[in-house]
Amino acid sequence: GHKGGVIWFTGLSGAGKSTLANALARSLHDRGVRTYVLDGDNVRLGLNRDLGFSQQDRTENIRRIAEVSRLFADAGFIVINAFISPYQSDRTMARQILSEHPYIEIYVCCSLAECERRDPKGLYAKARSGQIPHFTGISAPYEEPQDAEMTIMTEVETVPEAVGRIATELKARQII
Ligand code: GGZ
Repeated sequence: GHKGGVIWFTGLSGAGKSTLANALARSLHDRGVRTYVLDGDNVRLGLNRDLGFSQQDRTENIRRIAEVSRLFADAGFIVINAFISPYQSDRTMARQILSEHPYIEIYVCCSLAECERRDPKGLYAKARSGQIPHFTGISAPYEEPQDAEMTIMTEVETVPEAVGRIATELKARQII
């Protein structure tokens, strides 16, 4: 059996956060672990639809996500979050809000050049041409994590390798 906990992926748009979050959820599900994935696709369209991408709005986005994660973790879920979460102070806030639960921050590291090359939604092209203001990496900052428990270099490591390494870490910490 396992108690609740939180895995928090941070990194640039296109770095691979959602891909890793969903692959990890599938792998944990196969081991009988109850997981819940939160990402921009399910949170920014509902709970946080009033929020944009100013620094203030991103902070409130992360705060609400951390509070919702706390409720899920209280209920015994392993919450897997995939948000850019570009500000160190916001990541520290999330960690504090979740201080009663096991918590692992994972830096999904990928060069800006590679994220722009992938550009799965065409957002970098739009940001470069000025159609999207305050775009992370282009016209808004990404503060590299200083205290992440793990780093995954998605230009080097495959998804199955990364998921295996995370699962090993979760076991070592007795989270699963
Ligand atoms: C960054 C933006 C922006 C701006 C829209 N800057 O790759 P995506 O599309 O699917 O994921 C990105 C998502 C980022 O939302 P988060 O809630 O993760 O951001 S934060 O943690 O900073 O609050 C991207 C899309 O929203 N997107 N405009 N200006 N990403």
